[in-house]
Amino acid sequence: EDGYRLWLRYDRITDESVRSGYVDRFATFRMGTGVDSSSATLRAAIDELRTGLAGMLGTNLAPARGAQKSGSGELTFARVPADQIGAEGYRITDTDGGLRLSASDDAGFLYGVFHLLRMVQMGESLEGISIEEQPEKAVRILNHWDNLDGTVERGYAGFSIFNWHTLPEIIDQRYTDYARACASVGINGSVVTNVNANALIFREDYLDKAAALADVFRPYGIKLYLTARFSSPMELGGLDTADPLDPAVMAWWKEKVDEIYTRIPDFGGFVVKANSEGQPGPREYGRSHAEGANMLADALAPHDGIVMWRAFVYNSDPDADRAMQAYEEFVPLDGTFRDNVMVQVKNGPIDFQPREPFSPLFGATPKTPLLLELQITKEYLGQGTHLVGLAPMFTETLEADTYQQGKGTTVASTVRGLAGVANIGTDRNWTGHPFNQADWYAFGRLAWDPAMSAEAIYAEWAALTYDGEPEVAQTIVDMLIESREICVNYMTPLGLAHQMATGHHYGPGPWVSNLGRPEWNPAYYNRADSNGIGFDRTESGSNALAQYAPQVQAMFADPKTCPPKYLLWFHHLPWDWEMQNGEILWDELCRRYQEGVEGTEWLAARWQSLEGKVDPERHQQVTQYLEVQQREAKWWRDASIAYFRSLSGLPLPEGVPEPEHDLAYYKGLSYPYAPGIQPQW
Ligand code: BDP
Repeated sequence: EDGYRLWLRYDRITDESVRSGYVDRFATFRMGTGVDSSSATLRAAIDELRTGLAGMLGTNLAPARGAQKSGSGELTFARVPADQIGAEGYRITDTDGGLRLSASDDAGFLYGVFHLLRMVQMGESLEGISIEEQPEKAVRILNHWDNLDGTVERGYAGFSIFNWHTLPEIIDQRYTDYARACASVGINGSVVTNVNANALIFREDYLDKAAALADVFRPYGIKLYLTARFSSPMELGGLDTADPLDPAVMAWWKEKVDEIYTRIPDFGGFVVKANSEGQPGPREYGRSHAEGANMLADALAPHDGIVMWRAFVYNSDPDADRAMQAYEEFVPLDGTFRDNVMVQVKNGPIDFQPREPFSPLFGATPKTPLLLELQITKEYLGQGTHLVGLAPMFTETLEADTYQQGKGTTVASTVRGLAGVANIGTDRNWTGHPFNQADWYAFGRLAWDPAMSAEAIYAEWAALTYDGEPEVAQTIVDMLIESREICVNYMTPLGLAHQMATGHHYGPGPWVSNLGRPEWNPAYYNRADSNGIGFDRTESGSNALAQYAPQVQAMFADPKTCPPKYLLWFHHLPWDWEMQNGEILWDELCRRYQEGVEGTEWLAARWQSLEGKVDPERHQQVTQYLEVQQREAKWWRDASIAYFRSLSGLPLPEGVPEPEHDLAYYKGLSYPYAPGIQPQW
């Protein structure tokens, strides 16, 4: 059991009575009128169904012959008008005449087939079912931070699955299996290149390679997108400017876009990171982000392509509160973007931290469609080695109430779609840590239906991915659900953020204060000194709080009532500040680190209880990872406490052990094995 099959394992059902029940339901399939069974998507759906049922039932689902229906063992595909079932949606019903899968387009049939297969995998009854599903969001897209040289920025599961060297001739089976996995959870777009973009992708030979990928994805309802480096007209086109208002620049992009569409007729569009972390952009020419985005949007509009313009930008004033910059830049631009531009906003105002409040941009640009960007790869949450389920973090953001259009204006309701930074690589099991598959799964399910609970999603994933008694799945669900808070506690409790060491963001570095821009430094975020700790974002500080709706401000403004999980995000407080539970801040902070460490021990014990109940290969793998996580949680606790104690001067509260080493030791660690940096002596 090497994990390659992800949640699409299709092993034979061992309970004979359950298996034979399904066998009776899936004897034949029939295409109703108007269903084009020769379409590539229909063929992919039928192939998947036959493969899945052959595996689970050991039978061969055959096409029906003749006009005579074969009764309850027949599955009928029925096309219905779009006013009955909308785009990509489907209905599954069970009547006397057997199961009926209805949709108004091919993608709907594909998603319906995956739904049926999931039900069989999970042993659910099909008797009398009546299910109707419609994706809640139109844009459900993975962002691969994959470079053309095969490396993956912030990737912890090997190299890029897209092999630009051997494309377009060599079509790896992985491309198809990737598309199958994405489609099975409703993902309908893939950005195959890094946001830190390379203009080379627009050269003819690379476009042929991209077109070959698009051909594999198309039957699975997945559109291909590319990242657009803003200076491409200079680097590739030989122009001396990339000014978005320059006619030669506009003409270059228009021609390039037309050329892309001759190769990829259903090309999705561009993602752009501009004027951020060294990436070129319109600001270099005194133009706004809207002027930059609109120029690309005009080139794409005749082909129905879209621009996803990222809000992760930097302000020219290095002293500005980092948490305020995206809002300050984009709110004034509301109403000036073309219709086919969406602004892509990270879940929190800073950068994919273990916990951040939601970005104040959500709901604040009523005339500009937004996308929610989530990071599935765990850059700041233990990277490749820690078991941390992200669904509770994703749902925390989706459910957060912005109050922008009154009570109930959840973040989910303010966005047109979800973009997830992928955690996929060439590792045999795709994601490195076996449990990281669950985050890919959860992202897709939430993009389809943001109202799903983290528990329900993980219950599906666990049941599909591991065999065994219900107790196995329940234990896995519990571990995934609890793990996020455990990680928050050992890394950045009580609203702290960005305490990771320089560059690679692996391991603790709360003392770091020597980096080029103030807002790259952990010390900038914790603001700890002998008086206290935390970032004052209230009126007496940066007043970032004022970017939120008044009701949200009221929740966070007073440190006495601010939820502890956001306390130090919004407030700078003395070490002996009395918390809502009566503890002083220092004691509570230390206890949280300790709880995080104890949480990793709990995770290991839960997993240990499954020995012999899950397959030995993955059991052993996860056990090894959990050992690393336990060790590194202690490192986080000890390094953080050693540093903060050097400022607070207070004794450790009862139950919190003395750090294993002194502060100098933790400061001196050179991270020889941190991903993304060259080992050095
Ligand atoms: C940061 C990453 C960096 C990305 C950047 C982004 O450290 O590698 O390029 O986000 O989102 O979190 O553009």
